[in-house]
Amino acid sequence: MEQQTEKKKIVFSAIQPSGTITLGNYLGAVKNWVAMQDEFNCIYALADLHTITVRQEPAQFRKNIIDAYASILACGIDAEKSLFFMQSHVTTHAQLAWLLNCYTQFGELSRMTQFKDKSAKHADNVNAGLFTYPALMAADILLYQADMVPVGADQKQHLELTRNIAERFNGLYGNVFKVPEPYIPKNGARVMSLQDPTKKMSKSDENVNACVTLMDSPETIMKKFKRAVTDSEAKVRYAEGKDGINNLMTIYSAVTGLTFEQIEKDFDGKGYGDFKTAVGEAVVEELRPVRERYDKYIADKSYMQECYRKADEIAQKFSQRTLDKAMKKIGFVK
Ligand code: ATP
Ligand code: LTN
Repeated sequence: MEQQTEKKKIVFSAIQPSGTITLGNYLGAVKNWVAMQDEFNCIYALADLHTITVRQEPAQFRKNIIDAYASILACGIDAEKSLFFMQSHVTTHAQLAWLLNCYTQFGELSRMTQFKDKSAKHADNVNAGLFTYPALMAADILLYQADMVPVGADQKQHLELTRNIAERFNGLYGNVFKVPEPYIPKNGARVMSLQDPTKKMSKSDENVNACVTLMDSPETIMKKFKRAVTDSEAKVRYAEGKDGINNLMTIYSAVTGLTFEQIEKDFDGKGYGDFKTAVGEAVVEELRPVRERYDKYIADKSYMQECYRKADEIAQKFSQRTLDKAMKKIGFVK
């Protein structure tokens, strides 16, 4: 691990166990996590500390954590190649988050669109954690001296803030943190709701038809795509004002690797029915092995426990060095 760290660039990312993982999470983030494993030194976390910024029912939360861990392994994260740990098991995250809170401005946090969206959505629980969430996310990333952070487009603003915090801290104390670069896919960075394609596809959408999850059966996936909102032009082309078709083309392109021009050519003269079927089938095939592997992992909790225990321990050691350095620079006594 340490030797690899010297050679390969470090990749860090995380996902919240806040519900069933969606096609948006997969195409925007996790598919890239998988693709980056051979070339880079990859470190991934299940961001369970982040999840309690929205109230969780304990039994359901516990289940979601285990389900999400199994799902990410099922997507193709290989515990032999990458570190995949539980954020709450590694004590340095909450510790560095506290320090970084003191180097993050109220005004900066107030401008975060995720905070504005989530506080509108959960108006009865606008807690301090929801507000300071980006400082914890910055801690996650900066602890591992990450070079690159593969995320969907909605996280770009948090990444910018992370870079600002790192630069501010380094400006005061010298080079403590690596300033990370976002890694946002060209296609699939923002998968939209199938029912309202002006809104992002989200785990927590009340309309079940809006969102495809990794655990949906092939029949359910086909049904959701067939019901997807489109327009009345009946021509498969990428253009302004065609949000529904643009979204389906984005999904199809992210899954098959075809360009928009190729897709337009292939579906020239065909109706939306044919196109929706093709998109549905491509997604079914992409997710089929994921579901099969999920069944295997979820039935073997002791294997998963072995994976995260090993990863937790390595993450703790690795991140402790950065935390110690930051604390020493600030002036804490050892
Ligand atoms: P919630 O709905 O609970 O806010 P979420 O799905 O938006 O959750 P995370 O689970 O934390 O948020 O996201 C994990 C990763 O998936 C992040 O990198 C995020 O950018 C990406 N992501 C989330 N939604 C989409 C989407 N609709 N399209 C592309 N990427 C997405
Ligand atoms: N904030 C992210 C999840 C997340 C994350 C991270 C992503 C928590 N820590 C560190 C990248 C790097 C989200 O809500 N989508």
